[in-house]
Amino acid sequence: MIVSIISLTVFASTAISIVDVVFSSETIAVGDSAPMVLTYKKPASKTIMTQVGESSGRGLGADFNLFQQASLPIGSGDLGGSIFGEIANERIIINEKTLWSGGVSQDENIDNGGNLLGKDANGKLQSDYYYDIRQALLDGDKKLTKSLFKQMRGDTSSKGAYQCFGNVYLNFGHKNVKNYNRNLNIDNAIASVSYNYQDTSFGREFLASNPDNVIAIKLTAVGGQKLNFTVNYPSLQGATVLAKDNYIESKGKVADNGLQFYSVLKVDTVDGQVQPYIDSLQVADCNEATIFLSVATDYNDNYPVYRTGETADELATRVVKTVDNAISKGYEAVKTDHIADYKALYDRMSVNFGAKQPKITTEQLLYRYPTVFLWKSERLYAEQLLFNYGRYLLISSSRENSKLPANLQGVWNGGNNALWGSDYHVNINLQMNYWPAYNTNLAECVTPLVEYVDKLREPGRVTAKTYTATKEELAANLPNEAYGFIANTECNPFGHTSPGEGKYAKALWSPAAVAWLLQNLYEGYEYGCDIDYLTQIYPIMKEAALYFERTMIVDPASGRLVTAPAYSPEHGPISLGNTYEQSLVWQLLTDTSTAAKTLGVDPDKVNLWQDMLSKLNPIEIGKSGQIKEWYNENYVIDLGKPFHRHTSHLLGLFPCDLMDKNVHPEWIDSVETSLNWRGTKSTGWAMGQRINTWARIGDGNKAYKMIKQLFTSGIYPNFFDAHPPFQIDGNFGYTSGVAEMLMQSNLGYIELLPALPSSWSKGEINGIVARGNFLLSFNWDNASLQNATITSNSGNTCVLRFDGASNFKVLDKDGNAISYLKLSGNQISFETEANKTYQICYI
Ligand code: FUC
Ligand code: CA
Repeated sequence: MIVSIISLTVFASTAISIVDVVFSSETIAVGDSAPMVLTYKKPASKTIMTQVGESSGRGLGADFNLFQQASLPIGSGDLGGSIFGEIANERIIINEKTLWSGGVSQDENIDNGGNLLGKDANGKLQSDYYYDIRQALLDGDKKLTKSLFKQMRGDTSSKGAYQCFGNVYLNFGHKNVKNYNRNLNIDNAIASVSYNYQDTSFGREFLASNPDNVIAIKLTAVGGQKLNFTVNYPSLQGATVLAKDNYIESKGKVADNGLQFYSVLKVDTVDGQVQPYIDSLQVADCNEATIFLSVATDYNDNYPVYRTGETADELATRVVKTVDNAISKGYEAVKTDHIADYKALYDRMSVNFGAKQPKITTEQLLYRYPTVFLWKSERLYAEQLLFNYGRYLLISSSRENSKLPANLQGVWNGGNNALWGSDYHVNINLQMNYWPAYNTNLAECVTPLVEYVDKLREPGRVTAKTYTATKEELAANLPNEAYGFIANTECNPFGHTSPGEGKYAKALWSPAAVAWLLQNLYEGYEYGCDIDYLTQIYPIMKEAALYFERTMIVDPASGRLVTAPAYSPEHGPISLGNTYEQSLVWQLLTDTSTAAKTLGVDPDKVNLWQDMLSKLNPIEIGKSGQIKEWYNENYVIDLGKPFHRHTSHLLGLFPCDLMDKNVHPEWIDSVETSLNWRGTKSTGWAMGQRINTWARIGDGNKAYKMIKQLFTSGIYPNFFDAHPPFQIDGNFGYTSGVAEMLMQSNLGYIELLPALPSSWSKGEINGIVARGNFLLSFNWDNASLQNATITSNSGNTCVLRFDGASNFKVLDKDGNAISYLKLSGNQISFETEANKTYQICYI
C-alpha cells in the first residue's frame, strides 16, 4: 500500500519543502488508539543517521553519535539502558543517574559549590565586583561594565560531569539472520529484538524495572539451536571486574571524587551451563537465560558531604540483595510488576488524532515525514508517537523515588564526555524537562525536581552571599539564611550553584533561574491543589524571594525595580534588568504572594511583594511592535538579527502567567512579532519552546509548523531530540506543546482546543489534567468540540472556555441536568463536588 520510492539517503537535514499534501485523500477515523511502538528492521549500527549529529563538529565521536541516534532507551528512573540490538555482539549501555564526577573530593571536604570565597589577586571579593558592575551600569560606563563582568566568576574545576557506567555485551556470534526486528514498545516499556538464525527463532527482551530496581534481559531460543554466548561487562570507570560462578561484579570509585559504585550482573538459566572465564561468563546450551543487573553509588543529596556514609561492603550488599531478590522472584513476575507499575502512570492518558500504525519502520517514518511520501495516518502516528514518547521518557528517567531529576539526557549517556557534562542547566533546560509533567498526569515524576531544588538551598545561600553580600551585611555577620538563595546556569548534584568562569563566565550568570524552577514547583500546587504540598514548597519560595528583596534596586532612569546586573540567557548583554529576569521575578512574587494568602501567613511580606510587583513593569513594546528583551532596545528590529535560539523575553506568555491575552491582547501580538523574528528553525529545545509559545498565542497552525520543523531538523531515528547533540528537553518540550495546543488552564479557566491545527481537525484526548485538579477527556470533529467529561478531584468551580460553549449544557454522570452559568467570551461555569464526574454536551 505504501509507495516505497523515497531513497533512504534523504536525510532529515536535507532541504525538502515541508508540505501539507499527502499522497492520498485518506479518510481519518478516530477509533482505538494505535499501538505505540518504535520499530526497526536493523540493529543500531546499521541505522541511517541524520546529519544533525556528528556533523555539528562537537567532537563527541562516532560511538556517541551511534548511541544518541540509534540506541533504544529503557529506564527505571535512576537506572538507564540503551539497547543497540546488534546481531553478533549485542550491546547495552548501562547508566546510573548518580554516577557523577566532581563536587566533594577525596582530599578536601567541600568544593564550596564553585563559589570563589575570599579576596582574589586584586584584593576584591566577588561581591565587590557585583556592586562595582552595578555602579558602572548606573554610570552608563559600558566598557567598565564589561570588563568587571568578566571578573565576577566561579570555579568550575570541580563541576564534574555525568558519567557512563559501562556496557553489557552479549556475544552470540550470529550472522546472516532473517526476519530481524528491533522494537521499543512504549505502551508497556519493553524493548525487544528477534530474528531467525539457522532453524531457530532467537528472542531478546529488555526492561528496566522501578519496583525491582533492576535491568532485566530475557533471552530465548526456540528451534533446533540453543543459546550459546559470552557475557562481558566492561566498565568505563576503571572498575575492578570479577567473574565468578554465575555473576560479574564491578566495583570501584569515580577517579576524581571517590564516589563509590558497585554493580552486579547475574545470569539465571533453567537449563544449560554458566561458567566464569577471566572477567566474562560463558553461557552454553540453554533454551532460556535471564540476566539481571543493578548499579548503585554511595551518592546522597545531603550538603555538604553528598554521601550515604556506606562502606564498600554495605553498598555491595545492598546491590547484591536487589539482584538476588529479582532472581528469586523470577523474570515473569518482575516483568508483570514492571508493566503494572509503568502502566499505572502511562495509561492515565491517551491522545488520538486518527493515527494508524505504519507498515514502515520508525526510521523511515522520520525520513519521510518532511516529504509527501507518507499517508496522513502515518504522519499522525509520528506525531502521536513523539507525544507519548515524551511521557515514556519522563516516566523512565524521573520517578517519585529517583535520587535526582532528569538531566540534559534524562538518564541515558553513551560516554563520559557528553556536552555540558549532561548536567542540570537551569536557564531553560531542567525547567523544560518538567513542562509536560502536570498536564499529562505525571505529577509524581516531578518529586525528584522538588527535592533537588530544596537541596539547592544550602549551597545556594552561600552563592547568594558570596556574590551579593553588601559590606553592611558582612559586617553584621548574618547567618547564610539571611541572603536568600540562588543558583546560576550550570548545576550539578553536589550543590554547584556559582556562576561559571573563563570565556563563558558571563553567560553563566543567571540568578533568576531559581525563580523559574519555582514556577515549575508552584504549578504542582496549581494542578494538584494539595495544601500539604504548598506548605512544603512555600518556605523555598519565600527564601528565593528574599534574594530579590535584598538585591533589586530602582533604576533612576526608568523608575523600574530591577535586578542589576541582569543577563538574558546566552546572549546578554549586561543590563539594568531585562524582560527575562523581570518576568520570572514577577512570577515568583505573584505565586509566593498567592501561596502566603492561601496559607494565611506573612501578611507583611505579602505587602512588600505586592509593592515590588507594582514596580517591575516587565513588558515593554518596541519600535517594531516586538516584545523588548532589553529595556534599552530602542531600535527598529532587523529581520533575522539577532537570530537566537533563546526566546527568554517571551516567558511571560509561556510558561508564566504574566501575559494574559484577555487583559493585554496587544502583548500577544508583540509576542507573535518577536517569535516570527527569531525564526522557525533552531536547536531542538528551542523549537520545542516555540511550539508552546505558539500554542499560548492561540495559533495552532503556526505551532504545527514548528512541529514539522522539529521533525525535520530536531529528531533522531530513535526519536530522541537533537539539540544537537541529543538533549532530552526538546522531547519534553514537544509533549508539553501538544498538550498546550489541546488544552490550557493558566488564566483562571480551562480552555479546550485553544490552538488546534487544521491537521488535527478530528481527535480525542483522554485523561489530560487542568489546574484546579480537574481530569478531562474530550473529543472533537471538524475542529469543534463534541463531548467532554470532567472529573473534579478537589471540588473547585469549573470554568470552561471553547468555541460554541453557549450551545452546550452540563450533566452529571447519570445524565441529570446540572445548573451552570453562561458567561461572555465562550465560557460556561459550574460548581463541582469533589470526586464527581460531569458531562458537557450539546443542548
Ligand atoms: C542552554 C542552551 C544551550 C544548551 C545548554 C545545555 O544554555 O543555551 O543551547 O541547550 O543549555
Ligand atoms: Ca502558574
